[in-house]
Amino acid sequence: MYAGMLRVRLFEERVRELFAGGRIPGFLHTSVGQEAVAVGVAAALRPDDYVLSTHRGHGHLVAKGGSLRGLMAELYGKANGICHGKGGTMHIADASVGYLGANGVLAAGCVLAPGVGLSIKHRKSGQVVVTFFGDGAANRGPFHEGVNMAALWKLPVVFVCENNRWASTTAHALSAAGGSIAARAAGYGIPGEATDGNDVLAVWEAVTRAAERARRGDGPSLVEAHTVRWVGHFEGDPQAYRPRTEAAEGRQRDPIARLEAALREQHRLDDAHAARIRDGVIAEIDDAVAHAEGSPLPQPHDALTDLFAHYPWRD
Ligand SMILES: Cc1ncc(C[n+]2csc(CCOP(=O)(O)OP(=O)(O)O)c2C)c(N)n1
Repeated sequence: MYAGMLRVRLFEERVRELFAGGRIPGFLHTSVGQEAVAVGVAAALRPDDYVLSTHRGHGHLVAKGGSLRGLMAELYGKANGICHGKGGTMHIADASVGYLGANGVLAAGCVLAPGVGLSIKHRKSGQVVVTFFGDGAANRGPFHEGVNMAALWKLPVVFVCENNRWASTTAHALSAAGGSIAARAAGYGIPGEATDGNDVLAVWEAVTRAAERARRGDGPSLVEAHTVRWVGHFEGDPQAYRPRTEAAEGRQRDPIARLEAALREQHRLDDAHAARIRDGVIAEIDDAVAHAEGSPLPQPHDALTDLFAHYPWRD
């Protein structure tokens, strides 16, 4: 989990630098500060479980085991990217690791998840699907539709709200009736649990409970992970809407430093071991950047491929 969070953090920080330097095109939302949610969730899942993500989804994919090379090349818009450079940051997908896609439409995953859950139920595969969404997304209709249907049909879905206190420039405190997202679960007769999203073990425990319940056939759960986004909503966000102290406060609750301190106290990590992990992660990221830089751009005719799914039964 320590190495996993470091991979997400250092990957995102590198992506921010590359974006600022003009190497990565487009528009970017990163998850710096929120690593414990992505990694705690992924640690509670089996490799064949599914994840549906958001506009802030790089960390979810890295934690689920996605290739850094494939992701970096995708962010560069290169032909070797996981979506051949056609998706980019908000439409990354990698079915080989169960990552069914980032999504630019808030709360869209909440209504896709019951569909995935229904497929799992029909196939009796014992898998689970997690859908991530933000506190802002929890105020949209699809959240309620999705939770309702998953609860009604006892589908193996875990709804994970990453509550980072802000929906873009809108404060959670000013936009969410009732305050608690976890408490909304009661309205649908399912368990709802609020957890410390800066504590990777707490997230892992909450999602493990929810995933076990889903695998038993008892239906969905809702986990609300309280976290802090250290960076702007998007890269370049002047953040005039929030006090500067908030990110500093988040840094004091740094999920990586917190786990590192616990591991050192238990004599499971020393300077040499920590340096080895960090150097390994940096080398992996350097390799991903070199791969992306050296990859070709898609060609004009590529615009006409991958438009339709391949249905074997139609051949
Ligand atoms: C349906 C829809 N409405 C509005 C937007 C514009 N938008 C993009 S991100 C965002 C805020 C999202 O906040 P939250 O769900 O809390 O996630 P966070 O950005 O904090 O991770 C908004 C309003 C959108 N992408 N989709």
